[in-house]
Amino acid sequence: MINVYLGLGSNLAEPSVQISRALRALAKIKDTSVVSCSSLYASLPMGPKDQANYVNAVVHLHTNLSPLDLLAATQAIELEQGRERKNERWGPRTLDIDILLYGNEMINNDELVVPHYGMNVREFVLYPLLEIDPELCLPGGKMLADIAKDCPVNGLSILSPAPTF
Ligand code: A4P
Ligand code: MG
Repeated sequence: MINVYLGLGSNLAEPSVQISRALRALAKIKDTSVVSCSSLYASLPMGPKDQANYVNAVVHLHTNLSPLDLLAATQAIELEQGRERKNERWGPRTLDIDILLYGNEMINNDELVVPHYGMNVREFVLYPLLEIDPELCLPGGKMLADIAKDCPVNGLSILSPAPTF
């Protein structure tokens, strides 16, 4: 079983409900189980400012799926929840699921870059991850806690406890 961490984000159509629903869908992926989920966090939009605040969470999974099979499964959940891909970079979305970490692997191909390229500078990823795994060491050897220390909180706040799954 591989330890995987996913970043979930939503800022459309009842974001907290989107995240809770995504968590239940993740728990149904074959050869995969949900280990834990962070609290739900409210965050300021990264990118265009003329969009609603986001709800973000981080989920820890165990999986036997390959990285690309897992990506296919998470993209299917995004689509199921009404995700539309538009040209605007970092625009609003009902649900975004990013694969943050896949074990200790470093993956870099056309479909997948892991660790996720933005995770080390995003407060809405680092602090929820720190909540569920404070001792986590990232591929490359850096401690998550040390990376988080250098990342401003930027208005991030806990909105509600982890949903049930
Ligand atoms: N892809 C490559 N690596 C990965 C990975 N590690 N996980 C590829 C998931 N997908 C990965 O993704 C485009 C392609 O990236 C996929 O087809 C996959 O093959 P996408 O979800 O369609 O595009 P995107 O999410 O719009 O682009 P991007 O650059 O990934 O955006 P981000 O980085 O996800 O940022 N503000 C707050 N507060 N909270 C947020 O969660 N999210 C975004 C989106 C903007 N602002 C935000 C938040
Ligand atoms: Mg994405």
